Amino acid sequence: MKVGLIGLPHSGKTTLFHALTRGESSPAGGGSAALVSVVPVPDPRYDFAVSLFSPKKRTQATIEFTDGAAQLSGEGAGKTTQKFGADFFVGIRSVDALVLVVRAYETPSLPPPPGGLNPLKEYQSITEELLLGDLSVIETRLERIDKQLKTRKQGIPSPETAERETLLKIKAVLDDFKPVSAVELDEDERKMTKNFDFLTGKPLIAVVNVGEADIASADTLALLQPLRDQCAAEGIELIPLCAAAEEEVAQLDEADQREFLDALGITEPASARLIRAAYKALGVMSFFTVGEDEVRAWTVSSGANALAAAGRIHSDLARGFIRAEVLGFDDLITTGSLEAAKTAGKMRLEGKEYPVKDGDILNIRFKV
Ligand SMILES: Nc1nc2c(ncn2[C@@H]2O[C@H](COP(=O)(O)OP(=O)(O)O)[C@@H](O)[C@H]2O)c(=O)[nH]1
Ligand SMILES: [Mg+2]
Repeated sequence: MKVGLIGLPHSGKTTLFHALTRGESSPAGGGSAALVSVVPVPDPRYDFAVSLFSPKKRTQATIEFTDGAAQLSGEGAGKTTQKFGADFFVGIRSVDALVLVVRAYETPSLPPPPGGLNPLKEYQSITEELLLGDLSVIETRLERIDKQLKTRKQGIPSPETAERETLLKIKAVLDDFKPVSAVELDEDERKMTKNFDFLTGKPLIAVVNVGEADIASADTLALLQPLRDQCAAEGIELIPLCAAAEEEVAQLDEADQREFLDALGITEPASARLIRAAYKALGVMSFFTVGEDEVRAWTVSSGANALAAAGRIHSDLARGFIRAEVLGFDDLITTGSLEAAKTAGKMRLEGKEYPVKDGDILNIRFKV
């Protein structure tokens, strides 16, 4: 599960990346200059379970962030991707979700962009670029299909005909300046187009990078309002933060961090909210296994059933699945221990088809 940071140069991607990853990263490899880092997903439920069980081993949910996978040049944004060729976005085709960073900070060391700070314009220039990237992929593929179909005998049905129709359906939506995610595709159409890795088909979160002193000022609110309206209209989550401040907080040890956040009157850094938003945007959730040996958060796709959850832990647990013992996380909090939860009748036995809920505590009974 990989999340890619994209945006114009100087929007603050690398600064934010360091904040998210606390400075730990490694090269993405494969000849790319990109950096990747595995980032724990902050979760108060996990913290609660760890404090309750004091386990020997603890394992948090994680996601991977990557910086520098897409090299967007300032002049390029807003023009067509043809200028850069079809491989322009190759690096971000393989990510599962995108975080689009736009600039709304001023600093003496860096001139404002031409025309002044304009978060909405910056956001639109990049989303447009993604859209044009998808359009050019479709057009290239359609040309090839049309060529192939011409060499075939008339009237003989071919798989390309169905693919062509699906691509035309997607193209019509893109031509209307709406993302691939807005296209309603059935199961077959989804399978048929999965390998295109459409950029506008990926979950997207917007981050607006605001100056240290300005995060709550009236000027900033006015500057951000048009982008807020746009994101609200598109159903895109927008997270305002100050990347430079986030990076500083990330470097503090836990006690200093607490003090810093308390002084600001906030419970957590904005990057924690961003990581959680990204986790959710990936369409996944966490269930827990708990005990004195290990407290662990497991990642499964939202909507996974008990059998899939068991298989996530170990294939033996899925193969020999008998029942899942399920405890809702809130019931652990209110009862205070597994024994008390059991006595209170909060522990349920569920079968393979049980739809696991985010935060469920599972104990799989199995026999192999
Ligand atoms: N004052 C201030 N400077 C920032 C902030 N975020 C980034 N910068 C500076 O802007 C420059 C470009 O940031 P960088 O993270 O490298 O942007 P990138 O090109 O998107 O990766 C660097 O010198 C950063 O220190 C911020 O929130 N406040
Ligand atoms: Mg950078």
